[in-house]
Amino acid sequence: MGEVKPFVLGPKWNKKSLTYRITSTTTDLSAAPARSELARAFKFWTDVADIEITETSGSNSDIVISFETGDHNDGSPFDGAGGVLAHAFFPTGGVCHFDEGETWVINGTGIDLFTVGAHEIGHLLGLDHSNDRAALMYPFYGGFVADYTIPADDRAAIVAHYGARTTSDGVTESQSAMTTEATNDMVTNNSTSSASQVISGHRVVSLIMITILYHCDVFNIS
Ligand SMILES: [Ca+2]
Ligand SMILES: [Zn+2]
Ligand SMILES: [Zn+2]
Repeated sequence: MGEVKPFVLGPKWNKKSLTYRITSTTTDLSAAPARSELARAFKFWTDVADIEITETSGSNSDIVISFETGDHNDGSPFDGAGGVLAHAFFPTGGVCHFDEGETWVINGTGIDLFTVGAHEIGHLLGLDHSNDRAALMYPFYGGFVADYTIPADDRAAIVAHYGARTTSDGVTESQSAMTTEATNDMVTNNSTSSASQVISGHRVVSLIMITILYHCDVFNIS
């Protein structure tokens, strides 16, 4: 019998070394810790996959990350608190936007930047949504989870795309603080979000992605 592969692969980068640039961070957090969370989100993937991602301040980076409000001229206007959390493009689009209308947090009550970032980066690296309920790429966002480690399905997906990492760290940290980015799209349902529905100890936010060409969006369906 064949191996079950809940993950779904999209397009991939045809090179093993990428650069990213963060052009703005959220006003909800100080810039340095926000950048650190995004760097950590990149590392989530580069720890296990054979791909290097380096932060740059140059204008020609492969990936560009920013926080945007409302209609930001890419045809996918953000909707304020709740609903869509972020969105990103599959390779080689390299663009990831976070909805500044959300309350972004680090390990707290609100929308966890690392978790959404790691999900979006998965899309940036070419992973589509998974059918595995335990996967980060499953279209249901579970909110902050302490000591989160990469689920088996996500690991299998990223390794299928880029091969397994055999050396230490794929994220090169430039400047003094940590860096990294996130990708893609996540959405919360207003009622779910505000009610902070608790399931298995953490808030559950449902997500659905609509893929248009290389554009990945996530919407809440509950
Ligand atoms: Ca939103
Ligand atoms: Zn956008
Ligand atoms: Zn998604």
